[in-house]
Amino acid sequence: MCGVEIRVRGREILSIRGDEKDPFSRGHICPKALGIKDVHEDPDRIRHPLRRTATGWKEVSWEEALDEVAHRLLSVQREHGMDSVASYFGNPQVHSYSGLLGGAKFLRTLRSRNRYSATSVDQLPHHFAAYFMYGHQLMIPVPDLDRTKFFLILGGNPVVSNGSLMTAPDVATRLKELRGRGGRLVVVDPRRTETAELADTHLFITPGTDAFFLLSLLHVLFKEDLISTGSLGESLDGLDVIRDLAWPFSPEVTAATTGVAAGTVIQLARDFAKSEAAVCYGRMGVSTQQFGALCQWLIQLVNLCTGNLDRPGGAMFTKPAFDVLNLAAGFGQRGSFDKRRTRVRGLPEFGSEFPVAALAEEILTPGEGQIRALVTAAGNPVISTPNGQQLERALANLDFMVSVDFYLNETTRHAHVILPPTSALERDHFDLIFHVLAIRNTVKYSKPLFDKPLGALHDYEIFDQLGARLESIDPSRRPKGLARWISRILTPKRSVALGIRFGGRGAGWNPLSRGLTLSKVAANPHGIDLGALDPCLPERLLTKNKRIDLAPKPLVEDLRRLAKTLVKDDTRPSEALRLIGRRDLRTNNSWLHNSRRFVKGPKRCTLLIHPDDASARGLTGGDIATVTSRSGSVDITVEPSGEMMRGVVSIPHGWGHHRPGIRLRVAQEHAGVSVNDLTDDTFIDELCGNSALNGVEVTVRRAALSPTTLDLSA
Ligand SMILES: Nc1nc2c(c(=O)[nH]1)N[C@H]1C(S)=C(S)[C@@H](COP(=O)(O)OP(=O)(O)OC[C@H]3O[C@@H](n4cnc5c(=O)[nH]c(N)nc54)[C@H](O)[C@@H]3O)O[C@H]1N2
Ligand SMILES: Nc1nc2c(c(=O)[nH]1)N[C@H]1C(S)=C(S)[C@@H](COP(=O)(O)OP(=O)(O)OC[C@H]3O[C@@H](n4cnc5c(=O)[nH]c(N)nc54)[C@H](O)[C@@H]3O)O[C@H]1N2
Ligand SMILES: [Mo]
Repeated sequence: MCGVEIRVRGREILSIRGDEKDPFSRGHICPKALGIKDVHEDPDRIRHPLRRTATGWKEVSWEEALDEVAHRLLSVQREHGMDSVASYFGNPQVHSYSGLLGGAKFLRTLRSRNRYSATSVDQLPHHFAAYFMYGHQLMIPVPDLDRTKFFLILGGNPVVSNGSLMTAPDVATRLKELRGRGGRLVVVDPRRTETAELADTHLFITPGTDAFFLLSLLHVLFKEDLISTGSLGESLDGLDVIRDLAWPFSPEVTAATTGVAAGTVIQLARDFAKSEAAVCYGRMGVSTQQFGALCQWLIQLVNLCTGNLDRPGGAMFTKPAFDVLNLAAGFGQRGSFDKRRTRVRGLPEFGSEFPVAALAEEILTPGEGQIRALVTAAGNPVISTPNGQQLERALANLDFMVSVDFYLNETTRHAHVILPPTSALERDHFDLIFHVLAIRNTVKYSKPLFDKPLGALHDYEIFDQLGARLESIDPSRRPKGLARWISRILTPKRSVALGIRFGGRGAGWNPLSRGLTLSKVAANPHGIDLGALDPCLPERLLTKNKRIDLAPKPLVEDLRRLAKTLVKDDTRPSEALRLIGRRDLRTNNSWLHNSRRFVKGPKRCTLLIHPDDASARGLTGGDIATVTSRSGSVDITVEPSGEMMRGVVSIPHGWGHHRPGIRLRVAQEHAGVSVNDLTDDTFIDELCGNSALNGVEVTVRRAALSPTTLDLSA
């Protein structure tokens, strides 16, 4: 979403800079912007379809590759049923509107209900809370960062991540501005992060215990009569229920569990409630943990109970030019929960997807309904999902696998066919999803910088061509009548044009209207600022009764599971450490490590550990430690740091490029280890099925010195 200014000569990229004229990003970019050039020019990037043969990968024509994929997928489905072909869609899919729309259409043609995505190793709990409280899985409130006076962040590190489910270019400056106008920043995190460094207050918290902390905040709000629901009060149901639920969880009761002193929680609740505009926000650290859905629900309650939902400076909703929510709701699509369950472990569906933590076992467990083939697109689940080694074993077991991706990486190396799409610079761009989650209403459309090379296909064209083949071999998959006509003429770009025209800010059919159209948006290549977020409730609610249920049943019931993990004062601290993740500025999940500028300098795939925990194990900086969990173990360089809470260790994700058979020459030299060889596919948020990537129990000891266990990468 940050504007970039790219200077070119012919097809050569001369420079990439922040676009000063972009009203939203104001010239800011992060290192990922330079990654665009590196990926585009990367000699390892796949540019032609690849087919795996007994003697290695062979380039084949698009015709041959697409024909083979369609036939193999269909024959598996004919023999074993529609659901025997599964799909996994990764994160970059959401960053390409045409890939997203094309992929969705392809999945309808594929007709398998075995759908998985990176959502369930990420933001699923946000969708869960939004669905049950506001009536749509995408109706996620965004912190009104530029106007708030009190920003309480749990488990997010926006200074590094740039803000997530809070699109906010140049977060660091915006946070400094917050403090400059007398506002307060409080960060709750088991690590003193880059964001915590900018805060007034940083509180360490024991991983996975944030729900207790949030309940205690609510307890204090009720106890001290600090509840004020503002004008929304009339639209809320269940406030009394929340009072009763929070009552047992006084700060004194939860302190031993969370590690946050009772007095601190009490003062925080008072300050938050008394601030003229405050917002509580939580991200990966409180989503990808055992109680992610509870956390996201309780965060909503803290904002609602202090009158901070839907008011300037609080948590607000966007009104994007392309209103994906209203459009989807118009078609009856609000989200869904537990319509069906996975075969092996009985994990619930959400939004027509199953939790990816179940993918490996669904492939490995024989019997009726077993997954036999897989389509991956823009994902690297071997590195990004829990218990990656088990998933690797599973992928090797498939009858057929196809990957839509331009790298031969840890996941795609298991495919039989790899279909490489164009690069980001060869396609146009419109942010379908991230405008919905931005701290201001903005809109921008970017034309492709380069024409795509002759014969190359965009993601959506690959999906279209595959879909067309499936339909022509099996005509029963063809949409009928009007639907067929619509699906033929509705290209991704036309969908955006229609979405903008009828999107609430659009011109509609009126040629004299001053409203938006795609051509007007495109005529402003730096983007258009549509203003700060406006209050919009209760009108914009997508619940059937236009009210907010503060106490949805599945969430209320899940408190029982939480209560069982309450620690009593006399419990001895366990020997085990709790593992959490981290991100840094020069990575983007698993896929920018093949660029020199992203891997040079001191090694970043290290084990951060509190100096006391290190010395208790006879470890000092630079030593190699063996970290072991239920799933596996890795050997990794030790980096003692006072940034860490005692009892907690941190390993970043996205590394582990030592696997054989990948074609990422630079990344291989800087392999690191994959933290997801330690995370556990059975350690999940049992309510919504999201993976608990944070809070995993591990032991750490000095590595037995053998050359094979040494991580020699730079
Ligand atoms: N440079 C860079 N930017 C990125 C990405 C990247 O890989 N690199 N990835 C992008 C993606 S896909 C996403 S989803 C976003 C994520 O954006 P963020 O969520 O802002 O980023 P994280 O660094 O994952 O922050 C999670 C924080 O939670 C803390 N934490 C861990 N466990 C707990 C816990 O139990 N409780 C609490 N309170 N905190 C905990 C961690 O210490 C960490 O600081 O970033 C995006 N931006
Ligand atoms: N332990 C731990 N695990 C995590 C996280 C964590 O914090 N800790 N973070 C989680 C989060 S937030 C996320 S979002 C996931 C990400 O999980 P994934 O999406 O599975 O993994 P990525 O590393 O983002 O891989 C993206 C893939 O898409 C390809 N790609 C890039 N651009 C395009 C494109 O335009 N088209 C196509 N077809 N392919 C493209 C890349 O080559 C790469 O193979 O990881 C999750 N895993
Ligand atoms: Mo993510």
